[in-house]
Amino acid sequence: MNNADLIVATLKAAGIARGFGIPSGNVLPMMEAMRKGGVDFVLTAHEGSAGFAADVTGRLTGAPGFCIATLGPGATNLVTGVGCAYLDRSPLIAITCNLNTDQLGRRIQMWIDHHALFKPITKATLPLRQGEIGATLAAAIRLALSEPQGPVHLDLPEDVALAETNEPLPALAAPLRLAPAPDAAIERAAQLIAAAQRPVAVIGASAMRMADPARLRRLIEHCNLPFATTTMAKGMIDEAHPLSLGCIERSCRQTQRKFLRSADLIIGLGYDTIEVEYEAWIGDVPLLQIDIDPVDVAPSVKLAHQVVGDLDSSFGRLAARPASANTWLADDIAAHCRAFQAALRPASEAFTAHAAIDAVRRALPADGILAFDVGAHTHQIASQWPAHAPQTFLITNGWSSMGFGLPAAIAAKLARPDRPVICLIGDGCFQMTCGEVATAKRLGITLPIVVLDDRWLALIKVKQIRRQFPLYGTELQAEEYREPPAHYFGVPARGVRSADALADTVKAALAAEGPTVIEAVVDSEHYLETVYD
Ligand SMILES: Cc1ncc(C[n+]2csc(CCOP(=O)(O)OP(=O)(O)O)c2C)c(N)n1
Ligand SMILES: [Mg+2]
Repeated sequence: MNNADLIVATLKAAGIARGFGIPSGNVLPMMEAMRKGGVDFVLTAHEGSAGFAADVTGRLTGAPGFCIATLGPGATNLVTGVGCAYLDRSPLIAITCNLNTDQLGRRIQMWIDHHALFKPITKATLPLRQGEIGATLAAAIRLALSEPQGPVHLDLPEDVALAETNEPLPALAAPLRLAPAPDAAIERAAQLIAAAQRPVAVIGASAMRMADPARLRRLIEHCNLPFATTTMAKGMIDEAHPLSLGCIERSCRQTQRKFLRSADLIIGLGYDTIEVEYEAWIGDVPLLQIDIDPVDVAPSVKLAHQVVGDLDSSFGRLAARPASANTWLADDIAAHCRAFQAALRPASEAFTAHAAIDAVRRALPADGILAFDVGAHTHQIASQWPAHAPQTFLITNGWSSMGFGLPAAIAAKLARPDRPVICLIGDGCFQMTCGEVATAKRLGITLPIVVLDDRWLALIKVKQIRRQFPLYGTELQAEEYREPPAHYFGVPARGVRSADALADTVKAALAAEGPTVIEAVVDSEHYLETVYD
C-alpha cells in the first residue's frame, strides 16, 4: 500500500464516497488510489466547481466534502470553492497534489506556496509527510467536522503519494462538540422571552448544522414566536408554518424590516452575521442573540443579552422552560405574509422572472431540492420560494459567489439520487459555469438546469441605476435569443416564453434520463421595484 492508498482508505472510512476535481500528472497517483479504493473521482470542468460541489456534499452527507486539484493554477482555481466552505461553514477536505518534496520552493513550472494561498480561507493547511499521513488526515477530518465546521487543506507531494507505507488506518475520533451555554445565560434569555410582548425570532445559518433541527420548531411553537429566516436558513422549519414570516433582507426587504422593527425583541437563533449584519435591519429593537459564537455587531445595535454555546442544548433547554404568552395574533402574521408575497409579484403583461420562479416551484415536489446562484434572482427566489424542509434550498450567502448553483445541483443529485433536484440560475452565472453541463451529461443525472435569461447581470444593473451610474459593462447580450441552440455538449436545450411552458418543460425534464437546459426568456424589469428596495 502506498500513501495515496492510505489517504483514500481513511477518507472512505470517514464516509467520503466521492471527490471532485481536475487531474494533472501529479494527481494521477491519488486518482489511481481512488479508483482502486472505491472513492469516485468526479471530473469537473473547473476546479472552482469542484470546491462548490464538495462544499454541498459536506452539507448534505454529514461527512466532509472532498475536492482535489493540481498545483499552482489548479490550486488557485480550487480556492473559489474552498472559500465558500470557509465562510458558509461546510466540512471539506481539499487536497492539492504537488511536485516532489525536493522540488518544493524552487522556481519550477506551476509552483507556488499552497499553504500561504489556503491559510486565509481554511481552518488549517497542513503538509502530508511520510510516516505522518494517518495522524494528519485524522486530525484534518476531525477539525473539518468540529463546530464551526469548515475546510481543511492538505498538500501532497507526488513522491509522498507514491511512497510505500506500513502505517495502519488511523482511528477517527468524533468531532469536538461545543460546550453548552451556562445555566445563568439560558435563565436570562428565558426571562427576556417571557417579558416580551412582540418577540420575533430570526433563524440563521448556524442552525443549519444542528444535530436535531426539530428542536428549533419545538422552541418556536413552545414560545409562540413568529419567525423569519436568513436566505441560507430557509426550510429549517417548513415555511408553510403559520408562524413563518419568510426571508429577510432580500426582495421587498423594506416590508420585512417594517415588521421586524415593530417587534419589542429580536431573538437571533443561530444567526450568523456572515449573511447580513444586524445593523442593516434591526433599528432600535433590542437583540437577544443565541448562537455558537460571540455576536459581531456595530455599536448602534442594542444588544440585550447573548447566549453562546451548543445550539441543540440551548434550544432544548429553553423549550423545557414554562411556556410564556405574548400578544401576537395569527391574523397579524397571515396578513403580513399575504402583503409581502403580493409585493414580490408586480403585475406585468410580460413573462416575468417572478412568474418563472413560481412556475419552477410548482413543478418541483415539496421534498425536491433547489440549488440556485448569485444575482438579482437570488433575492427574488429567497423571498418568494417556499422551502419546506432542511437541506432543500441550497445557496451560498456568506461567500456569495457566482458559479455555485450548477455544481451545487450536481453534488446534490449525486448525494440524494432519490430526490428531484433542480438548478435555477441567472444567465451570467450560466455563462460562468456552463462547462459543468458536460459534467452532468457525463454523470447521466436527471437535472433540469433552468436559466433565467434576462440578458443582464441584473443585480449589478440595478445597483448601477440606484447609484445613478450609466449602464455600462453589465449587458450580457444585446438581442433576445430567437431559440437556444439544439444542445450544449449533447445536453438538449429548450427555450420557453411562458410560465405554463416552463412548468411543463421542467416536469418533463424531471422525468428525463439525463440533464436538460431550459432557457426561460424572462423580463426582469420588476427587479427595479423588488430588489434593493
Ligand atoms: C465570482 C463573483 N463575481 C462577481 C460577483 C458580483 N455579482 C453578483 S450578482 C452578479 C450578476 C449575476 O448575473 P446573472 O447570473 O445574470 O443573475 P441576475 O442578476 O441577472 O439575476 C455579479 C456580477 C459575485 N457575486 N461573484
Ligand atoms: Mg441575468
